[in-house]
Amino acid sequence: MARPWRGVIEEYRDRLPVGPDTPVVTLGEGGTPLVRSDALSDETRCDVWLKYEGANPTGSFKDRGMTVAISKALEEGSKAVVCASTGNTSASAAAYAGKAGVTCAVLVPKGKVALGKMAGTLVHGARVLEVEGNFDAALELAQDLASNFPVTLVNSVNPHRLQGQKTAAFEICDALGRAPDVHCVPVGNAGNISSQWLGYSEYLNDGVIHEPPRLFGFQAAGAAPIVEGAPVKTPQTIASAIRIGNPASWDKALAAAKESEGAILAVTDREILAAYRRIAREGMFAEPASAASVAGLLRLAGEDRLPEGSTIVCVLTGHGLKDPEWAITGAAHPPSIPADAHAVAAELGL
Ligand code: AN7
Repeated sequence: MARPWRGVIEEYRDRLPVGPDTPVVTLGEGGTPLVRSDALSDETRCDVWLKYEGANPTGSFKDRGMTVAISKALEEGSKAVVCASTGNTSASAAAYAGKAGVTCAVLVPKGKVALGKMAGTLVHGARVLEVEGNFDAALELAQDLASNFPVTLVNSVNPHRLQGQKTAAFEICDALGRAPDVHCVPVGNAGNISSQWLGYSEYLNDGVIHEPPRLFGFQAAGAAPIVEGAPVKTPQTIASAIRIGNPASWDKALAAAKESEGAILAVTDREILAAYRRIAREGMFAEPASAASVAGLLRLAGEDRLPEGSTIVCVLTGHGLKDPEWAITGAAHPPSIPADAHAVAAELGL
């Protein structure tokens, strides 16, 4: 019998911190495609899968955590939520708060949020405040606000966010019938890698999987505090989603890498853009930050760190339309032609 996907809370209710009285605020998030990349599989001599999180309702993995965070906020009687964001968290918070009917305030680094993310945040009715400073300053401000005023913080320091986001690991295991050998993910504020390790660990402890994956997290080289072992004051990268100099879940991310025998590594903007274009040619349009996972995979392959035949999942964390500038920059300007089939054929060389 046909059964529509019900969103991550209903699909994984017994593994999430919800009870019968929790009002479930869902937009049908999760259930995203896991697509095999033939080209990357051939090149790496592995079995490479891309988890396309851009297919979530607001175009990023943040929706998995936000459905739980907003549902719990509502259960606890909260009337307002706040987050700091490089753009995807704010678009997600705005949408779920809108659905729940609570006020949403977002603090974003002034002038640094990609077009599609700002559009989403605004259209869902959030109160947007541009902070004179970077993401790290905005997060500090949001934490300060939530400690002193009646407003719930929905950044990934809110434990409900990590609970929701762990469902990506469940879906990957459910789809493959096992855990992958290697799991690659971009790292910004480091919530996602932490939550995915939580998900794999839970499946491992419950005997759903028998071997955990090795987790590899990738920061952008100009914003790689975990790799460098010290906060970065002015993080810089074209991957604006992960332009973060002092990640909140730093310790959890390091623990995930260590316990899983993986690593946190850096990839350059050049590698990120090359990976971005590559996966786009295979039909997967992901924003530059997302491509850090594939850039990282190619780095590992280049260094011969992937046993032949490994099953690998790269998470594509956000939709390419969020940050369309990079798709257009450098692309050839489309030629203008008369509305005539012969002219079209001549132009196309048919
Ligand atoms: C597409 O939206 O931090 O390591 O404020 O949007 O869990 O932070 C976004 C992060 C990767 C990094 N890919 O995840 C925000 C924000 C995309 C992202 C990350 C983000 P975390």
